[in-house]
Amino acid sequence: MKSETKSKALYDRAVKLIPGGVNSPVRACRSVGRNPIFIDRAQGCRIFDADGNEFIDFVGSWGPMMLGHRHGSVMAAIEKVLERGVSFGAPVDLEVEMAEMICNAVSSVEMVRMVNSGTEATMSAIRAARAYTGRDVLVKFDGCYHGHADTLLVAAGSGVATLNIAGSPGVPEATIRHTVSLPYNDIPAFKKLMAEKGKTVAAVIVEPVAGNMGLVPPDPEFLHELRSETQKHQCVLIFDEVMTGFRLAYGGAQALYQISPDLTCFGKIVGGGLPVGAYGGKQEIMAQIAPEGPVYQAGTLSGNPLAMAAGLATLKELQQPGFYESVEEKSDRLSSGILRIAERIGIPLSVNRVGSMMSIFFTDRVVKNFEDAKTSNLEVFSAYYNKMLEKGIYLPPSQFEALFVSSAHEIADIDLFLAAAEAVLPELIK
Ligand code: HOZ
Repeated sequence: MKSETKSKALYDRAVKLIPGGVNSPVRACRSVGRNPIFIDRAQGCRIFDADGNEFIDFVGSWGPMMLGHRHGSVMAAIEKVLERGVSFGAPVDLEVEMAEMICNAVSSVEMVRMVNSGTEATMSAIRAARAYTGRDVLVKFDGCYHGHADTLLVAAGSGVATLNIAGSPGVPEATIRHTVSLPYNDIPAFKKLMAEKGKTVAAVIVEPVAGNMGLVPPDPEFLHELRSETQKHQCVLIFDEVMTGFRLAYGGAQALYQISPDLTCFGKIVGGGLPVGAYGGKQEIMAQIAPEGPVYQAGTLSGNPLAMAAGLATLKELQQPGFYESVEEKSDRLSSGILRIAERIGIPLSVNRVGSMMSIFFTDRVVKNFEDAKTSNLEVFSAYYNKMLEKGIYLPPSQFEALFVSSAHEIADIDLFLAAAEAVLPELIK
């Protein structure tokens, strides 16, 4: 057994002062029946806890660490900007460079506003869409998670799914009266809703590849229907690419599936591991944002030089020839390896992967939506999580999250994961 003395002592102190001992719920590890381990430091794809235990990290800070931890270029950019200051609450050159980089990378984005988290990005994009259309109704999909803004806490994934929270107390009924949640990948349900209510819909928001009910790929036809129906009814299509942006391709999921939304939300990778978010899209929608237009949205730390420098350095690395191909090769080795082992030992599981995002669901169903994901055996997942951790593999502690492969993972690290799985999976069917 790995020692957890120091993590335990930190948790005992934390739990007295921080709700659940954590600053974001999933990391509390409650759904896998244990206390969290506290992290001391990380390097590349390795993460080290307060007790000195070493793990191969497949969480990557829930997505931002596409280059692994403490990548040389990112560290150098942070060190360089520290000589100038960390926040001025005033415009800086680096945010112009960031806006240019995002708009050049993602062709649907003509104007962009930096914020400080994915939650801020989605709530601001929705406000812009409602103002632009003069309508209120918001359509989302079950199991998609778009942050913790009131309007979006309906049938949400991520921590809401992990903790099995039906709806959050504190969210007034009136706030979610205009939110409709439909099954993901269900074209008939979406077309029916649009036929009945399309003229009242301000926006349709979707994770183009869902990562918050575990990883669930879209039926490409589903995304095409979202685009054509929103065009037909003149509502705003918002892609939440907080996780997928710059990860599945340099141009995000929209480049991969060749669909152009009206607005896109970003986060995670664009901050290189520092707190960040961004939303952008069509000029005529974004031009409504204050001070160019009347739609109010603001932030003291928005576009701060520290986050911009880390993000810019990260995005520049992603442009290296062969970057995505190399991560794809390692991710494919991981998913096909797991499937091979599972087939050999006869354990029912389903593996979903798109690029460097992946989930293993302990169910015999093909997982196409939240209902399928919820058929997973959570006890088996919990045992799997804990046994893998004991073998030095650090995974998201929830069936309803995705794991992330970074460029810092070597083939040998992938093979260490597979060796651990080879030992752990048979124990799960005993
Ligand atoms: N909601 C994030 C994952 N999709 C973060 C989870 C956490 O840090 O607890």
